[in-house]
Amino acid sequence: MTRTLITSAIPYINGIKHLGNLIGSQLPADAFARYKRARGGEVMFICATDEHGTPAELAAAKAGKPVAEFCAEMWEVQKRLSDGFRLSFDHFGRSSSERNRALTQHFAGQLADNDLIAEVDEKQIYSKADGRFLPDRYIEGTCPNCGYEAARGDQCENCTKQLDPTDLINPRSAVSGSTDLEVRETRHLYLRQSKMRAKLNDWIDSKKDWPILTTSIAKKWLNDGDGLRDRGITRDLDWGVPVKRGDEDWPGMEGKVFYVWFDAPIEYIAATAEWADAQGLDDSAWQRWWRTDKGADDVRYVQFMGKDNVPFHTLSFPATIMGSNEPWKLVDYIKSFNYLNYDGGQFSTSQGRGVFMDQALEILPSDYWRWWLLSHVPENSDSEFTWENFQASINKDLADVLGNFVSRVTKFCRAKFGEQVPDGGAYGDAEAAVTDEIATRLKAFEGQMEAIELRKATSELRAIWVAGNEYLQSAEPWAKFKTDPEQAAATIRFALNLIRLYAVLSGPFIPDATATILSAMGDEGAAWPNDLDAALSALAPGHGFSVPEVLFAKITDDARAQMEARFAGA
Ligand code: B3M
Ligand code: ZN
Repeated sequence: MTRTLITSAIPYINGIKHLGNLIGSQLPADAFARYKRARGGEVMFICATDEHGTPAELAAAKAGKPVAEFCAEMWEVQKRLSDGFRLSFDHFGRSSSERNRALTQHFAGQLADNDLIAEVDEKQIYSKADGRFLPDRYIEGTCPNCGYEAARGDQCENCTKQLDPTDLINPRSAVSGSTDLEVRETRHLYLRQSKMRAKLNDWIDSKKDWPILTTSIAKKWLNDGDGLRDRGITRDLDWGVPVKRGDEDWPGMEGKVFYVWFDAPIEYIAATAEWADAQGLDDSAWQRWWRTDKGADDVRYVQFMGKDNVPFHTLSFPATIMGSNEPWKLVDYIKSFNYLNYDGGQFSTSQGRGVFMDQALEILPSDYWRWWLLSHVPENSDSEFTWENFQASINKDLADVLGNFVSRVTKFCRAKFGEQVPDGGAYGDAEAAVTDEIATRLKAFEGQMEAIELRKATSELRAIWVAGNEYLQSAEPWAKFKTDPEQAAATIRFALNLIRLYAVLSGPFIPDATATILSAMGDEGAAWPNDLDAALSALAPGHGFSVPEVLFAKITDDARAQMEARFAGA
């Protein structure tokens, strides 16, 4: 049995994520992790907050808090929300951890030893009033293109033109407003990833099974010449991992930190070490996931991320790993996603447009969101959230198809046979026919889950729910009860077993409903139906159950209209 290491791209610390962020990485990763666990596999599922860099500094400044304090608070917030969405991370780490600091410095040392680091002198803008170098987006001024007065050093928000800070007219510090700026020379470390072009190319070519979205982005960056040019991996900032060469000071690099994209992916490893620390385990516990010399040879490593993160995971992070010349585990499969749009436009954090994770949980339970998002995951193209579509999916799939099946069967049984599974004798042709159909669909579903084709998998699951409804519709136990109560009892026994089956299969998507149903069925530990016939007889005559509370309430037109208005944005 192979083990599965699963990482989700780690969300920036600077604010609460919207549903587009959630479905772009963490949520599909969770569905896959839950599936692999349900199949009995050993899983390590890792995520963390991405805490360094300019965005964190800027957000902390805006909140009027020291950056370390801001990050600690926002980690709590993000952790609470990921728990709210039932994201089943084995560990939710922090890229500002001691573990990540040490590992990042270690990798830099290895790269330097292997002649993959260059020291480059470059010119950057220094603010005397602030006593610091200013990164591009800390410099504001008038756009030379459109005259917008609050253009940033990297880009004009008004006309979208990409800028260099030196292009700005009347440049000033975004930190203090000071115009006392000058160009100073500063030394930085560059990762010589261009030296690894052939190796990276061969490695990507060997990944025949990767999604086209992943390989096409990787190849484009690899081949367009600019994509693999050597890149600066250090910054003149206070907040970040201090630049060191392993444990040693790095002459000339005093007061500098590593670039956020250098240390962020290393946090996947570091967070696994944080997990071991939190469990009171020693280093071998995390190394068996990450070091091929320490047992990680039987690990399959799968990464989840939005398409904008693909270049970093197919080129720069592998360059770091390969360049270390140490036996670290490389990713085996990269599942990447397109974007989810919001109601005719884009989700926008700055404009507050769309639904954010905290707001979503205030309105409706997480299963509702999980189901809609996972059944509309932007796998093959961008997809769009509309309130109408959300309402229709919830009402139809969850309330009418699944919820109604559970409620009808359990209530009917309680009324006619009491709260135990009735007998009624052997199953007949109708049960055999629907079992056949479900067997075929189950096989397809398992294949889609293994392949992480989540859209197909959710629609297959829905079809499995529908098959039960159709069976019940034609078996008509409520009518049969008057003429042939034995037959009605057998139908209900079969239907109660279908409910149990549905709960197990639905676990990766709607885990709360799964737990509620299995607890009502008196079978919390129900396992995956490796033997479908056995699974459909698991609840034997006489087994007690209870009628669960309403699983899914329908969304009314009024409620929909209210939510739509509330989230229209500024
Ligand atoms: N924080 C970008 C993002 O949240 C970045 C991902 C890092 S993955 C190592 O989309
Ligand atoms: Zn402009």
